[in-house]
Amino acid sequence: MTTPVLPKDFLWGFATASYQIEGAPEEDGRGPSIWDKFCKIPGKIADNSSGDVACDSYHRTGEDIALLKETGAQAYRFSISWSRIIPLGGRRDPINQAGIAYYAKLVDDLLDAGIVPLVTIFHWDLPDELDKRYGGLLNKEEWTEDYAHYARVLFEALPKVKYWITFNEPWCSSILGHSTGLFAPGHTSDRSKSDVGDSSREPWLVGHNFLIAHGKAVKIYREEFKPKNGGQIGITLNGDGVYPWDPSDPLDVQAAERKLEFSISWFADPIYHGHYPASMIAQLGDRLPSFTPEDLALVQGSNDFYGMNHYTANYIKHKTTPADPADFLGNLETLFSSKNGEVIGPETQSVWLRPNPQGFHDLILWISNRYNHPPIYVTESGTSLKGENDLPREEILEDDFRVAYFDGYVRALADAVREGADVRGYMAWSLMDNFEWAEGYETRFGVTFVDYEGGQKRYPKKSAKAIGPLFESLIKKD
Ligand code: GCO
Repeated sequence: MTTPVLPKDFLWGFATASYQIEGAPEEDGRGPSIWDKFCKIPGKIADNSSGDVACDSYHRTGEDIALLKETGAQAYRFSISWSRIIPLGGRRDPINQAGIAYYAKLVDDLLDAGIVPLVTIFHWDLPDELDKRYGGLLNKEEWTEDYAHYARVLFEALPKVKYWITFNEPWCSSILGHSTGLFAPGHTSDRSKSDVGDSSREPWLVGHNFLIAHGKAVKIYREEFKPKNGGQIGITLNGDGVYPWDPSDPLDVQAAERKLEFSISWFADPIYHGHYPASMIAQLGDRLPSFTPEDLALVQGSNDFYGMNHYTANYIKHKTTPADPADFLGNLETLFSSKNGEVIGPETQSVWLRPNPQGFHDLILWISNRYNHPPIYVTESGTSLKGENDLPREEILEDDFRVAYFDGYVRALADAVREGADVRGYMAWSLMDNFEWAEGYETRFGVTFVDYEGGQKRYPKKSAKAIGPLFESLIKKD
């Protein structure tokens, strides 16, 4: 028998992101984003696809809300397309009322359905004009001001939203967008493939700018909107669970800690402690920008809650060679197998993802301890399934592997709460199959099957029906 341990007002639901589901890139005045442009570069997306149609959610929000209702979800995390709100992106550019009306209706319809909206202000789809105009995320003065203006427009337009997420996974935009080139805008730290300045500095500049932009938006929210609307604001960070490859080797133990610092503490240490982690300063030296007193005043203390995206775990092995300037992991190797040949988790369709619920449990406690027990909302967690896309629809709908993933991860979360972590919500990724960035449509993460060839028709999988009862059994009744 499970003892209910999650607080009565625990929020559970599902997450999506604008570019991954909406489609309709040219409708009602939307401008192009860096992802629209990136998808057109041959070879960038596995199946040469794009988010041009995706799940067609721009025209099917009613269907999406019906899906949410069917699952019993209490919350829905979605992101707003900056290019629908301010098509050219900048603070002196025109605001698009049709874009605002679209999201205002979505918020109203969710609330009418009894579903709490959690809104991500930025999930990677920067208006392309800002990239062309001044180098996008690399331009501290211009971009952080434009972002702050865009955030203010949203706070003003959507007063009923009580949960705001400034950024989704700045690590991805910084590293995958400005070091490996896997994501838009596709800059790489390999100078032979990039002509953008000293590109081994780019990811750290971008990361720094994210922190400043986050701090600016939080200041605006706290000073101008929170007093009248209530509500909370935080940033969502991604990080994998870690296990030392050889637990008896102190260097592997330190490397595992360093991996967390290079992914999570890069952003969370400045926010909660007011400085970058010592391990990053030691490796990166002056590649890591320093905080001016004004920057720090914006950044330190700027989270009402910690948004946690989490999927997988790795074994971590230290390296003895000096770190390459372009190395972004902390001079270590990530592996799926341990010294004893133990595998961290079963294969999925995503090369980087091996389910390991214990890693989730341990990481929640690590975050809690390092950041003085902040309220945590898990803003994403989920899995793909090896070969799912090749199965007939009837078999896809019987996604027992995904059911087991959520069962393991949600129970691991409940254990962490039992041990003192203040976790207040869990958003499963994702409400439906969608455009999986560089992997296109070949990888499915949804609890709902989307028939891309059959007019984007939606079919709930077994996992869509399993999550509600699971939370029912774990949430306290009084
Ligand atoms: C993220 C990603 C999602 C992905 C998911 C699965 O925030 O990590 O934003 O958009 O689709 O993580 O890879």
